[in-house]
Amino acid sequence: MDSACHSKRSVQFRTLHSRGNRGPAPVSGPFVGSHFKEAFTMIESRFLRFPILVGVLAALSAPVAAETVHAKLQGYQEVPAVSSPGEGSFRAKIDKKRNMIDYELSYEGLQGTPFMAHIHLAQPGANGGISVWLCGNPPDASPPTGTPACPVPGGTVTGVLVANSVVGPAGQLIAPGEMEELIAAIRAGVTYVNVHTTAASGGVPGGEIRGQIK
Ligand SMILES: [Cu+2]
Repeated sequence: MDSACHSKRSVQFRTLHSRGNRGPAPVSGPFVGSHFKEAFTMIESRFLRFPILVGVLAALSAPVAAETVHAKLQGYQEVPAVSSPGEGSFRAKIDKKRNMIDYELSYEGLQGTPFMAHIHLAQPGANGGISVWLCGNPPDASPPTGTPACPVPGGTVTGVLVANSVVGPAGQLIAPGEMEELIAAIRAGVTYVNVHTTAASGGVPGGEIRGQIK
């Protein structure tokens, strides 16, 4: 047997053994019976309090670090309303600290062929300019580099939006790159997700289903 290994083990054993002897006070002396129980309960509750504190702190800090928003998409929310059999849902996690948005967009049952989807800036009942691309299919659309493809005829697309993803709308005072302003607009309820379908497929290029982000 390796001697170094052996000595290491015996040191470990001694350490454990001596610790056991020194142990917490309640084990020896006057701490017997109910005293021992009382001391043990005190130690136990002290250890239990710590995870509760950690949990409370985590709960308090969670809304600051990340926030989830969503939208239900349908033709009736378009301006003017569209009678589409399609429907969709959008979910996004806003990370204010990192200035990033993780999103997931799903849709199905559209009448036309989807070729692009965006987050636009406008209140319910109004149309506004494009702020970010969620998906796009060339050559019908000209999405910025790195934009994921729109699933055809339906499905789910996921992506990450960073400051560089923000393309505007400058005419509504969100300049390219102004992610903080887009996040503020999302929180204020003045953004919507719009899925566009091609005219060639019998869809609505201006948008077949839409959902205000809440
Ligand atoms: Cu759009």
